[in-house]
Amino acid sequence: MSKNVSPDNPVVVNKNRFRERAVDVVDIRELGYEAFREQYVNPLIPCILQGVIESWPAYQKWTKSFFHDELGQLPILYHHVSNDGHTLDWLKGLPRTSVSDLIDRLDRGEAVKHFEVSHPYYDFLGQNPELLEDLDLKDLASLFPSGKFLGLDRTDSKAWPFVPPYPPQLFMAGPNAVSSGHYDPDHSHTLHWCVWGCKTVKLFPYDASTSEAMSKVCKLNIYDTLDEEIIAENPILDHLDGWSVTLEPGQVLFMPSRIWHFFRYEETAMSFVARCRSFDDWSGYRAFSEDQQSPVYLLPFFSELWRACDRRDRTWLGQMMASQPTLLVFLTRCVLFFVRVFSRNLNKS
Ligand SMILES: O=C(O)CCC(=O)C(=O)O
Ligand SMILES: [Fe+2]
Repeated sequence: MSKNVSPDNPVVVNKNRFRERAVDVVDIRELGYEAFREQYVNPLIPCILQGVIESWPAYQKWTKSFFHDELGQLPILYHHVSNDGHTLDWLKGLPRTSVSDLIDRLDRGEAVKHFEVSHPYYDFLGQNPELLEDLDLKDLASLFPSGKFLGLDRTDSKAWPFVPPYPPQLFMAGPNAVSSGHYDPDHSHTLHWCVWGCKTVKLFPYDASTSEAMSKVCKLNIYDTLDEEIIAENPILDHLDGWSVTLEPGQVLFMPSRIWHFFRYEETAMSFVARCRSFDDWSGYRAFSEDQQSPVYLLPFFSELWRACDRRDRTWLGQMMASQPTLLVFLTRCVLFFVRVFSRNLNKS
């Protein structure tokens, strides 16, 4: 058994020989914050959390029909899905449609997704801020210990892509859609609220020694029965040991930092996802900045998205990214070099 699995939950060996168990369902009002941090956050064990969002107006109000009928005319961006069935096809750009049209097309099984990329250009809630009044993000922040980094609270996302976490995101996809397996490279702890619809997720603990092997299997649809040949080529598949859970509307899944997750939509579904930075020191920052979404990799992409935004909608940093990407990448590289060399000393100071 891997080190970070729930030891008491019965194990099922699935059709592909992965070992899977259910996640605990806990009520934070009974468990308490301290116990949640000790039993789930610190050992990096996922769970479903009750008692966090039930008092939000959005909990009752944000139904599929509310989005389809009441917000139906609002514009929303989406992606096409590539022929492999799960990666986003960037070559087809970021088209825009209305919310009701997108939901209808998802229901019809069209290969499209609304998958926010943590940028204001694609941020549906940011563009419709009255919807944010239906949420109280402080309830999510209070689940985690306080801890500032460069003056930013753990849930403060305004410095993304320089400092985690990602800003809150919406995800919408249709029946049988799968998302490529991944861990979130901002290294944050995640609260994934399945707002409406139903989706399954398989979760596996992060382990640096298997990370390379995992990144080879992440493009497979592990919900299908895999060929023996594929299993033989990817021996990691014979050692997968984690959790599987089907999320119902209203459920909030806690996904700890860097857990691998593979989602499949059982029907058209929408999730709201909020993040909390998992580190508050320079070693944690260094680990993030050396991973796949180092700011130096994201800057050119963010710069393009800022250029697509109307000039009046750009923040000052957005304007910098739009107009001076090369300079910004150079300066960021210098800072990251400094962090790499001095991260230990910075932590002591
Ligand atoms: O909902 C999905 O398909 C992906 C969600 C995800 O990757 C996340 O919550 O981090
Ligand atoms: Fe993710």
